[in-house]
Amino acid sequence: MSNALIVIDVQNDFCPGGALAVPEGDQIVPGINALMAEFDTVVLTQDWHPDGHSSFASSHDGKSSYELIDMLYGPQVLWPDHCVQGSKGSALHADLNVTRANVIIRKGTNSAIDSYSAFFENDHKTPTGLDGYLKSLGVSEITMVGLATDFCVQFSALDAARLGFKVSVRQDLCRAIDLDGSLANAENAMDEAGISRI
Ligand code: VGL
Ligand code: ZN
Repeated sequence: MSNALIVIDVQNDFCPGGALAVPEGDQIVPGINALMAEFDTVVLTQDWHPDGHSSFASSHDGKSSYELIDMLYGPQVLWPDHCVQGSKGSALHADLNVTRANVIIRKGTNSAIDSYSAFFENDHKTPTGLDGYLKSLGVSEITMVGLATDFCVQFSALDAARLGFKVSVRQDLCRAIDLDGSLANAENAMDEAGISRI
């Protein structure tokens, strides 16, 4: 049995100056780099949207960023255009240590559906392949860090717990967007799922 560190979306667009900047998003990078040495497997994720992705407010006439709409798979927050495949904003933060990464999972590549979680798209059904990858390596314990606590980190942590992994979230190495109480809601949901918040 082994452990894995999952580093969620530490990309330029989620850092100060980016299109969907998370306050202090860049401050977690040195701590994440230092933590990598404690893990058998390091996974990085990258939000990786095609131009005109359906999670972008600009793809919906008359809608503004941060409005909520109903999609076929459930409610969806509309975001500013961000992490467009190959753009500077989609690149991993320049100081993130990528040499220790065993694999980089790209998500949100299907135009019709958003994908917050590293494991499933937002329909909670379409897999990214990460579950099989980790289980085939004998990984049983996962630690999550990255951006943003209340969206991609939360969704990834909840899916990991549901898939049977023992999950911890290092909150000091995460930062939140915090829209309308989303951080408090995420913390409650993670507590209910038996995830340790450290
Ligand atoms: C994220 C909103 C949209 C995240 C990604 O990484 O938390 N949030 N796309
Ligand atoms: Zn996104």
